[in-house]
Amino acid sequence: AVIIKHYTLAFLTRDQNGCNEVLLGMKKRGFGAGKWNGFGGKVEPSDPTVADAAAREMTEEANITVHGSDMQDKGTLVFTFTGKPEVMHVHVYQVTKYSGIPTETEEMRPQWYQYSAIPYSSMWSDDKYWLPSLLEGHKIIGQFDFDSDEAKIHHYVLDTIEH
Ligand code: 6U4
Ligand code: NA
Ligand code: NA
Repeated sequence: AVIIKHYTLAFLTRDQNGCNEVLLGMKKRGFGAGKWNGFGGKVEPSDPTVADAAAREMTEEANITVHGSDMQDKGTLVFTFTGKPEVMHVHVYQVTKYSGIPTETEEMRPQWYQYSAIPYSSMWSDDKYWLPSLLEGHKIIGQFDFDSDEAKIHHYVLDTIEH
């Protein structure tokens, strides 16, 4: 049997003078340190909903205010690691409503990226498979099985979900 751990991963997007941009954060510590990613973390027992957990993490990590009720469900990603019983169930969101200005925190250094300039080579290696699809407006579902070193994908399945 496996142990499922629930996480959030949220992408803040904006239209900047007709150009689509997404806010990414350089993770400064912990799991995925050194990579650009969306904002998120573990769902805590104190979070009323998973969407609220996603909003809390983005607020904590980017120093902006976002609300769970504005989080758009963009699907599910499951990550496994060879030899580890823990499975990561990641709840993926997109959000466009926020207030404040993203600033660096102890966990993340935020930066806006044009969709055409997303730094896939400095992100988790699965992101290039599904993030373009999400940013085109699709909901996604996927499973990525990583080697134990958390670097190489040895198998994956991925699809979009009909609205
Ligand atoms: P603490 O204990 O507070 O440092 P917490 O912030 O709760 O941790 P964290 O940052 O370790 O949790 O959560 C991991 C984050 O990384 C979640 O947003 C999910 C995301 N993530 C994990 N594997 C990923 C992968 N393969 N591709 C991806 N995001 C991934 O794009
Ligand atoms: Na986090
Ligand atoms: Na957390």
